[in-house]
Amino acid sequence: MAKLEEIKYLVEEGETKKIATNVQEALDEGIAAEDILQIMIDSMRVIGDKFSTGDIYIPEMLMAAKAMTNGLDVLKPLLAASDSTTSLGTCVIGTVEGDLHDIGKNLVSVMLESVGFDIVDLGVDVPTTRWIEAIKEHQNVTLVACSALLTTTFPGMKETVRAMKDSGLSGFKVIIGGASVNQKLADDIGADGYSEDAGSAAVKAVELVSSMQ
Ligand code: B1M
Repeated sequence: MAKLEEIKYLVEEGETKKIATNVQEALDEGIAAEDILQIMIDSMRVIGDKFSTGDIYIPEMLMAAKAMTNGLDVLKPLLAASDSTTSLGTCVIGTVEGDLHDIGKNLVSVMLESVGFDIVDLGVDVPTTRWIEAIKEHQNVTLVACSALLTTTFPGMKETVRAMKDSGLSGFKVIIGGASVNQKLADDIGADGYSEDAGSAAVKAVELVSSMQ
């Protein structure tokens, strides 16, 4: 598994140029896309820990994020390969206001697409009003997926979920997730579901949306 170690090293070193080639070489060697993804996620954990201990700073964190994004671009078509022929409606997804982290959100988006959702991605730092507008603008919104990585964005997440529930709009479920989010927060703020990672978000989304039909 020397290639996986190399990929881990490249992400941690923020090697944005070499990563795509190495990910492709790993796939060509027969390494599963899921294993490559996992090693990149592990690398980002290492980066987070190094940031916490003051061993690296924002620029290094940014370069690692860019390297992971470039690697993910190679994996996306494989991860998104649809195993569903049934449309589950439209999913509006984004990262809540005040939060600029988008790698996890992008992964969740890929997995939701793979199970049959049409994705409307609002990007990062999405204010409450924009979520509501998007639900009104798009046809057949059955799912709203809110991501957050910062504990400081809890109030924004709460306000967003409450605004959706109070809007009088219906026909959709709300799921939340992200490193700093948990089931308790979901219960406290009235979200319909919480998921720990991208794979389980897709499973939970199918379960929630199917229960409405
Ligand atoms: Co920031 N950052 N960051 N950061 N960053 C964290 C989150 C942190 C834990 C690092 C640390 O201190 N150890 C910490 C948060 C602490 C906290 O709030 N408790 C932190 C901080 C403090 C900050 C800044 C405040 C730093 C500063 O400026 N002083 C700043 C905030 C900027 C802002 O958002 N306003 C900041 C900035 C950045 C960068 C811009 C440099 C960069 C992000 C670039 C980008 O996203 N394009 C960055 C990065 C890269 C990280 C870490 C290192 C990695 C995040 C990541 O991409 N992981 C992160 C450390 C860590 O997470 N351990 C850290 C890989 C990704 C696949 O995992 O996003 O967790 P993740 O997604 C997972 C699950 O969480 C889940 O599924 C995904 C995969 O299975 N998931 C969902 C995510 N969304 C979901 C939604 C769902 C369901 C599941 O349903 C809807």
